[in-house]
Amino acid sequence: MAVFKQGDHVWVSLFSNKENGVPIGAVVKDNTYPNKILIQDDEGKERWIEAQNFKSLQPMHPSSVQGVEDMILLGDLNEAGLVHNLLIRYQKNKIYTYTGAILVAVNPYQVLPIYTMDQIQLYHNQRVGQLPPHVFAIADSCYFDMKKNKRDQSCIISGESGAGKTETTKLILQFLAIISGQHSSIEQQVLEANPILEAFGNAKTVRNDNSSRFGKYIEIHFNQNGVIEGAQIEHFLLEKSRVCRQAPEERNYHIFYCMLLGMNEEQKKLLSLGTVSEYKYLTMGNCMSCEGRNDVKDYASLRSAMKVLMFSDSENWNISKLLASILHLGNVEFSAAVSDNLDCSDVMPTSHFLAAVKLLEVKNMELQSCLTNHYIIIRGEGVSRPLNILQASDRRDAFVKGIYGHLFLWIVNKINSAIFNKPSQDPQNVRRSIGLLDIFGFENFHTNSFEQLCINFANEHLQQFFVRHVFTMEQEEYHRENITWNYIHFNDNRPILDLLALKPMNIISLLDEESKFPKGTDATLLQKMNHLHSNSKIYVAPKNIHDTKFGIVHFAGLVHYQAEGFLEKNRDVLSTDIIKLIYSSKNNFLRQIFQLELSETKLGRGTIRQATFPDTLSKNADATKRPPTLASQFKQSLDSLLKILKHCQPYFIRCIKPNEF
Ligand code: AOV
Ligand code: MG
Repeated sequence: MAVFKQGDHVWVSLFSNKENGVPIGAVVKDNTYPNKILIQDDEGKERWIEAQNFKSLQPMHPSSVQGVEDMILLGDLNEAGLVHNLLIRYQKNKIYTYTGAILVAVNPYQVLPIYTMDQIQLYHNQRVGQLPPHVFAIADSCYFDMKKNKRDQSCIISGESGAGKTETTKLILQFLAIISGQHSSIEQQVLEANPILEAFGNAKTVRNDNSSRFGKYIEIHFNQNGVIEGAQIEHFLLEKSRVCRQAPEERNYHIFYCMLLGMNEEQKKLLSLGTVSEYKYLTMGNCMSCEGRNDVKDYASLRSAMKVLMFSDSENWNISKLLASILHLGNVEFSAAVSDNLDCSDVMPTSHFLAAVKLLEVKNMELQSCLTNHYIIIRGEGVSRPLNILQASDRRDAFVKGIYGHLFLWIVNKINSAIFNKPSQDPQNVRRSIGLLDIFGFENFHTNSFEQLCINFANEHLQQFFVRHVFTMEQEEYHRENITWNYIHFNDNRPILDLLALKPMNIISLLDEESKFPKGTDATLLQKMNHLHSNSKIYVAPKNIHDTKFGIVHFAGLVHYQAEGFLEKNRDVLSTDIIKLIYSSKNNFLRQIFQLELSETKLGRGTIRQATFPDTLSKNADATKRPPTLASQFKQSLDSLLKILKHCQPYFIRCIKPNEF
């Protein structure tokens, strides 16, 4: 006779997923037979358990039956208990749960009525735990601690792509703006920075319709009285390749679709613009609209946000001109030619090419020449080498990525110039800050490239920061204070970071070395990685000599990376020809966005490309002094971010993306 009664809650390990071996929760439905019982599991499935399998049933602790607001109170404190607790709360639309000081947020994928003004007032000035778990409780606690402890705070928001990091960041910002504001324009400006950044830096991917394709750290500055006095946004590594290429079912940056749908006909005519379907750069993923997004409305919001952030009409127009020139350049085609036995290419004289010439305000012949020729210096002499069709298209795409990348930088800078206020020199009025970190989440696509390696590398860093803080430092403290406890073993991802960036001969240093080496190719990089890391459990070598994919076993799973294109993306240099063209342009704004780098670099901000200036053009070609590669800059900006985070009191928010069912 089975020992369980009808209505009893149990754990069943019999059907647990083989991969993770986590038991599933269930309730007993029928115990009237001696040799079998009927259960209904958490997924709603009914199953008979035969007598020989009764041992796979374990009674569930009452805390798991009811669910708890803070998971440290669970009687069954194991993975099954945690997952089950999140599930039963999620079914009741309770998306927030604490695990001690950490907030877990499960993406509801629906608008819940829990972010109203009343809720904001409710959570303000309450201690964490007095009310049901909420992101507002964390935000309030952060604010309270900043004032009480006179210490800078940070919220580290992590989770895979689509888990809800960016939405969480916006909710915290809104909360802080309302509770601390004096209803001055600065809070409004800080909030309105988001629609601008998202228009230019977010796009639809297969994981998320509004995926951040850059990382950001927003630091909100408060005066002595806790009033917002400004903010500053640091950004990390925009995915530039998306401007020229999108995977199936994905889109380019929102701004292009918004502009084409939202702009009036007269303006479009001035920019020679048509409809979305006419542009190669917008149709590659075969996905032009995005369900649930309204590009027309978003364009209107963007325009009003830009006003709030002091973008002038002429600046707006200049931005539109560059965006339009990008779309026209994408439609520029090349025809093959042969000259002196060399494969050459010619620009086809289409209306798109002429529109690009007009908008970029460059000379027709000069644009043609720099797209189809490569100028190099051999033994002190400049020579021009023709490019074939493929090389010419690559050259065009590199130019476009350069424009978009610099435009994005300029926009972030423009926003910062509106929201940043210099700290006061008054020692009585020390500024405090709350930093919100919202980066791109862990990614594993069908094809993963250099960008995914950088993104996942950043996520490894955050995971390390998290485990160090939660497990290592905590236990070190117990040790120092002579508290007896059972050492908690945890999955430390430090060895993955070692392989990627910390130990000698790490993947990023190999990539950099190969990128600086003129003869280095993606294949030689792969050879070196195989040679040095084949024995590592974290590195998965390509299957055979024709395979160009290597794998990394990340904390969040194995990802295969396509090595092709790594070196070029990492080198990220614009050819001398293009730079000369830009400097010859009559379009002041185009010249301005490329020049901006100088002042940025002087500020010593990690994320910015070193400038290449006309006076260094001749030296540039022999490559004695190369600008830092993208990977090394990214690594450096992450390092400086971690330095900032280390001196803050951190709060952790883990966003979870529920599965499709
Ligand atoms: P992410 O920032 O973590 O992904 P988002 O914050 O963009 O993810 O969330 C993805 C989508 O989930 C949003 O567009 C919303 O539709 C929905 N969502 C998330 N949180 C909430 C919430 N609290 N309430 C309602 N809907 C929500 V990525 O940027 O891809 O890593 O690079
Ligand atoms: Mg995001």
